[in-house]
Amino acid sequence: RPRVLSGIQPTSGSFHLGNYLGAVRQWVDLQESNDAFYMVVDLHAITVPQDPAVLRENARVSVAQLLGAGLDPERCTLFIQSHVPEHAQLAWVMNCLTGFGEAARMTQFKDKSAKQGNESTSVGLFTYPILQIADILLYQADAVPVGEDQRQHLELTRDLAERFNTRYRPTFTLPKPYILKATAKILDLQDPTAKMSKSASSAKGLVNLLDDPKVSAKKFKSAVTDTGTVVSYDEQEKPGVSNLLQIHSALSGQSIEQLVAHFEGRMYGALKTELAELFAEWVLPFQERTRGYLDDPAELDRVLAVGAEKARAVASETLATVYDRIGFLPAA
Ligand code: AQP
Repeated sequence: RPRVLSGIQPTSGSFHLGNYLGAVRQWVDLQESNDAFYMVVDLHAITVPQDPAVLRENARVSVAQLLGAGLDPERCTLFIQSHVPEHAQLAWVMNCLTGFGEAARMTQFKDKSAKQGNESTSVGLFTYPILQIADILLYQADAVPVGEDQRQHLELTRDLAERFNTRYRPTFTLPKPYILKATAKILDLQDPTAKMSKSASSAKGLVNLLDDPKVSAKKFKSAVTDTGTVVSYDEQEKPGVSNLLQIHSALSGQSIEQLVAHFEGRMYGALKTELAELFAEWVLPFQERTRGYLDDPAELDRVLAVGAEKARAVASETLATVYDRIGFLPAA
């Protein structure tokens, strides 16, 4: 069975709609016919300052949401990144294989560091993509289900895997991005030229999965559209309406063409109202399931212990091979 791997940061209490539609939903589908590894990437989270108690709580809430979204620990390996020390160990090796200029070209780093300023940007944020490379290569993943914002990091992953394979000997599988076009980039409801993002979106532009659906309904209803009146799909001219149509389509399973026909003769308000209802229908049971997992911390710990053990079995084997190929003396 092909191997898939992906991760999500525990940087806020709630995932947002972009995280779910762009990534987590695919994780759930892919666990059926793949050997799937999914993790909460807490090492990545500390590239920006975190309060320890909040970080710990957010890691639990993240795992509960993944289970609430439909990940099944019987079908996939679900774990916390810091429970598998090989991630940090392989990251060091990959750091030493990456050119400084190569890393400096990563647009996510450029955007985020420009916002934070030089003095408050950590070196960890700079090498974040290299840790991500280690995350993926440790598991010899064939495919990585992510949103569009991760494409550049995956290209670097392939480059580095090839470099290692050429410099030493074929060791790593070259992973392919698994990015579904329709949901690859869910846009900010208030600024439909930018992706919905935890750190960059305004509160009104960001739909949090754990918020009261009434709060989210208000956000859908006040989503920025355009001065036209016809519900139609045009990413350039009508990015706001097109984004709402994409979200509707993803949640309802109806095609964009069907939706355009469905809303013919009706205004944007009808689309927004229906979308708010559709979202509430999906999110309420999701929240209920998530709460169920949060109410059972012993079960959550059990799932994570099993996941860490399964993950370490694979990760330690890859790291041992890498250490050997590099020329490290084996420990006696
Ligand atoms: N707007 C989005 N549309 C589609 N996919 C998205 N992803 C994130 N935003 C969108 C995908 O979600 C997965 C987890 O990403 P992450 O761990 O980087 O999560 P995040 O920090 O919550 O993502 P943000 O909001 O984008 O964070 P910041 O604001 O820090 O940049 C990934 O597969 C990602 O592609």
